[in-house]
Amino acid sequence: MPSPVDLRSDTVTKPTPEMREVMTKAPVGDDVFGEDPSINALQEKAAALLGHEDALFVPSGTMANQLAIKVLTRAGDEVLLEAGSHPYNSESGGAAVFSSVQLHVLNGKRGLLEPEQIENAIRPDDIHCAPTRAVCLENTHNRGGGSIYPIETVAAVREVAKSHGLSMHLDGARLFNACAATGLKPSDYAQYFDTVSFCLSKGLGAPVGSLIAGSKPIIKEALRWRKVLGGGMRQAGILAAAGIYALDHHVERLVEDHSNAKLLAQGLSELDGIEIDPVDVETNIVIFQVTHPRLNASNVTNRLKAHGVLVLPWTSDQIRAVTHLDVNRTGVERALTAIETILKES
Ligand code: TLP
Repeated sequence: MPSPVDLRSDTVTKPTPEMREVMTKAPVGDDVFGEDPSINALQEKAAALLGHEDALFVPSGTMANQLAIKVLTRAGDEVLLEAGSHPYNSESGGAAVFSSVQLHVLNGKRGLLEPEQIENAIRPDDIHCAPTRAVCLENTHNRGGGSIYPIETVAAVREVAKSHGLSMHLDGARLFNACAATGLKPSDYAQYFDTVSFCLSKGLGAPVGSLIAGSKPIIKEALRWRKVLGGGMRQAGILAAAGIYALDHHVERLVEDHSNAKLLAQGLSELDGIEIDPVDVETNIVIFQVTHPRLNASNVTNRLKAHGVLVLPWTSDQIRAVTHLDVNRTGVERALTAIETILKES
């Protein structure tokens, strides 16, 4: 039996032999003393890529988002986000626990908010209301099916935020996917935000790590709160070296993941019992609907597993499949054949 085609997430990628080689040779030091040369190099590289003054290496995208919310708000503030956003759905209520803020969620189209929606949601200066303090956007948007924010929309949201004195955070867990698809630079997007995070451990293929970037005072504050969370990682230069390798070698290839996702979406759209519009698949995330009368997301997922294909049931009738470094075109074809077989057998 060949190894499974793992489409559950782009977080499942394993470091390549070349990446492991670089990791073994990485110069390291105690990062809590600021002395890890590999971490310092990664932070400088990330800040430069995003066009921000400084950046901080953190263990996860979740911690990056939570630090951003912490440094941009005070207890009792309100943060505007999209209803499918990661901090609202998948960070264990962290914003309430760690920052004591209220999340005000708005329904976007495929996860994307319009500037007018944001403007209309800003609370008036009234003692009954939690003051709106920050806006958080997600690009690409995971639950939106890897959708990309048009840069003009981001610029317009910034104008709204500026005129109301709001800060902005970008959850750019998959920012490099947005850039690979649009040809824009990370800094083109990042210029509109006070803080920007991105993940090394998703499509970029590093085993661990994310970065949060911002001004020097913001990152100094984030460093303090990372320590509060126990996120000082000592000789983690081994991990940072993997991150540097990922940024140097795994960015340009993201377009391959996007064309594999398109291939998957195209194939799925031709099957009776599945619904998806391939036009909606802009990057590496494919969310499709199971419309077959005798099947649902969980039994299709279980049956795919028996065929050596792993996906995630996303809702009761939706499945998510994500392409990445460890899945090639043949893997996508295997997944399509398996789904077709299951539909025919049902
Ligand atoms: N997303 C994971 C799951 O948590 C859903 C996945 O498999 O897609 N922002 C976005 C947009 C994300 O998709 C994720 C992870 C994170 C932040 C958090 O990153 P980690 O897992 O490193 O904490």
